[in-house]
Amino acid sequence: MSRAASPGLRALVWDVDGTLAETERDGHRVAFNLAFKEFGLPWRWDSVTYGRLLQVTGGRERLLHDFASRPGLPADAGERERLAAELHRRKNAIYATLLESRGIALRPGVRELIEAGCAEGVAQAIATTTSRANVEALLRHGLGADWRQRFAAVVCAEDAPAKKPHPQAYLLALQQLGCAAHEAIAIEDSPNGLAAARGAGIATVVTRSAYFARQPFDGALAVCEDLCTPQPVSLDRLRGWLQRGPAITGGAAQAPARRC
Ligand code: XBP
Ligand code: MG
Repeated sequence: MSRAASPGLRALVWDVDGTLAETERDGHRVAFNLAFKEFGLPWRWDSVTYGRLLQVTGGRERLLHDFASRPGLPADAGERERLAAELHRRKNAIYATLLESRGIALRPGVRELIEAGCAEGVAQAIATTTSRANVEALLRHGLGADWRQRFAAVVCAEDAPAKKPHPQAYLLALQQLGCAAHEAIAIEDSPNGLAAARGAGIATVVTRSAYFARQPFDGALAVCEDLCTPQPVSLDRLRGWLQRGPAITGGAAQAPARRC
């Protein structure tokens, strides 16, 4: 794919956890630990451990990965699967309660960029590895009861079982948007997310989240501390980056990231 034709920006595709809000730090990790406690399990995931475990996308998959190093768990794979599924279900219920009771704020500049996209007719989609109920709980709180109207497509774990870094969620989002990869920009916070978006051929702006504050993010269109710092990431800036950005050829090209 070449960018020589100077594409316009037709769509923004948003990741959820870490990108829209610090949900990994303030929501999922907290909820996992409360679920462990309720189940009478003596484990707790501290920040360093959780940061490491984020290499595994998907909460259920993360649990199963962690089980491998826990002594005393059933050897039977089916039993482990059942325990992971029950813990994950309970974690998500606790996560929803946390969002209802105290909410998790959208990160700086997120609401503004979403509203600008709506005002200027840039289509928007969600492409996430998390479960649909978690997205609904976050955005109902962050954007209001009519949050869904802002998005032409909402692709979650239930739609895309091949989790990031697999590009499936992004490919489905493009399909539902009716948009070519070179007409879109993805907004991500993690190395797995960047790989997934690039794997779908989408130029990607990284907004660093708490757990990925120091990663290099080679191949990103730009890397920002957040969507406001040091200056707001506007649609015009995104259009400029997309026009001048590195050609992404099937996800193979590596280019040094532009700093915001
Ligand atoms: C991040 C993930 C998710 C969350 C937890 O998703 O990998 O697994 O950590 O959510 P993204 P679930 O950055 O793509 O939004 O427990 O529902 O998997
Ligand atoms: Mg993320």
